[in-house]
Amino acid sequence: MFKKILVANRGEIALRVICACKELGIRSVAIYSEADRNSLHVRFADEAICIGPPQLALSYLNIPAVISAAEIANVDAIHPGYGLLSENANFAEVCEACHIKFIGPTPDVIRLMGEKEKARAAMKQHGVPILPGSDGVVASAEEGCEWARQVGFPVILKATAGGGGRGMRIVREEDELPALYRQAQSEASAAFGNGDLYLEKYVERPRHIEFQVLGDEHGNVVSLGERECSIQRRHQKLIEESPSVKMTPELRKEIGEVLSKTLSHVGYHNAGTIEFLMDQERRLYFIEMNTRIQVEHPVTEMVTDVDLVKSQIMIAAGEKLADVLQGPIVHRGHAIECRINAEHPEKFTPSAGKITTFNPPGGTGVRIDTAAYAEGTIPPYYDSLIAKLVVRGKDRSEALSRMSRALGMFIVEGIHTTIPLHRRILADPEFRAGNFDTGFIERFLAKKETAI
Ligand code: MV4
Repeated sequence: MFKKILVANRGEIALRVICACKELGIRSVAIYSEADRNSLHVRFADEAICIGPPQLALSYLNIPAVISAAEIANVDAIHPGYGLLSENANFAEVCEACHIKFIGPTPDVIRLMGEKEKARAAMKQHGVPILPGSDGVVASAEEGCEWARQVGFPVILKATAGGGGRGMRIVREEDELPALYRQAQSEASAAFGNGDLYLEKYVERPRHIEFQVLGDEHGNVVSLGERECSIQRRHQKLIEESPSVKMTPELRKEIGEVLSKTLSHVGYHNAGTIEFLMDQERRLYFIEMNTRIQVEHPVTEMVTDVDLVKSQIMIAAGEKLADVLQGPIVHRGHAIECRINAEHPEKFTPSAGKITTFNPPGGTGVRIDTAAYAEGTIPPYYDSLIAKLVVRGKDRSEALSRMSRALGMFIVEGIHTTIPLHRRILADPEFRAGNFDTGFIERFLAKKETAI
């Protein structure tokens, strides 16, 4: 097993990884920017190294600075958390070259899943359901028109290098395609340095459902079931839950089995998330794979009792999945997560500054992942996520009640947060009934405005 791990992240996820290290008896090393000197990840790690000024490019994204810290601290491995360098194949390669274990899949697999139309082809090859789409890059608007005419409108243009909605355009009629093709291409070039596009049949009002997997370095891959992530705004998730109200045991088993087989063929190891769209007939279609631990992983931990971060570390140390899991995956009860962001709850503008009061709720079935504390400061340079409030209950009804009471007891003063927004969503009859899709928040916010 590793003796020492460098945590190449900040905030709640850095703390989450440090917790896993402590429980495994592994020393942890925090890295921090000058803006994070007083952060809890610095306080709770066994060692901490300042790697630069506040700007991301000069600190947490600065590969030479991160590697230098790892060399100085003499660590065996680096855990990248989510975001930042977590899906950077070059970083994983540099770690390998420096004989530091990158806690994640191989650089080749990170690259494969990062090229969306290649990931699609790999999934299709092994029987994972995908949407009708162009096989590979669409070289011109004319080629796109020809393909779309055959499949039928609406279609969606997506950037090969994309993800998170950038470089995407919905095309409802043939006339619009040439202009939207050019827009998507220039947006993708500017954002990713790669303007390649592909096409898919567009799904109206889909749900976003993702599967959690774990793979070891011996060819074993297991599915830990799904998370329902449709409650999002501008591609930022707000609420996640497991199980999805639309999932059946049969569908979960079918998708889980085909994913295990496929990812075993691909040589996938580490935790991973496979994103699907679900249409109104409950059919699932693969859209993207994320090769990192995700923000919402606690939802799966709550219903399976598997510690995903400890599993990542044990797998990277070469352990077999059977020894990591010690038994079959069993799903029990229902879990819900609300992402608490330092943002104005209606305007969604960032709200940095000093937290004056911080009173997180506790009690039965409540878990909070956070690095925030009273008198602490939220710097303006980074992601606005400050806490994840996660609850479990014996069923969805109990989880909803528990979340409502916990949100009512969560007091944060000094900055704006999304807590009031979550209280309102939890009171919405459609949300409570499980009647929603990826358009829910937009309709919800419009509805409230007209009601005032
Ligand atoms: C789609 C789609 C409908 N049809 N693909 C948005 C982000 C990227 N990960 C994929 N996305 C979508 N792809 C087809 N063929 C609708 C979306 C989409 C969406 C997906 C998941 C969660 C929220 C979303 C919000 C708007 C659009």
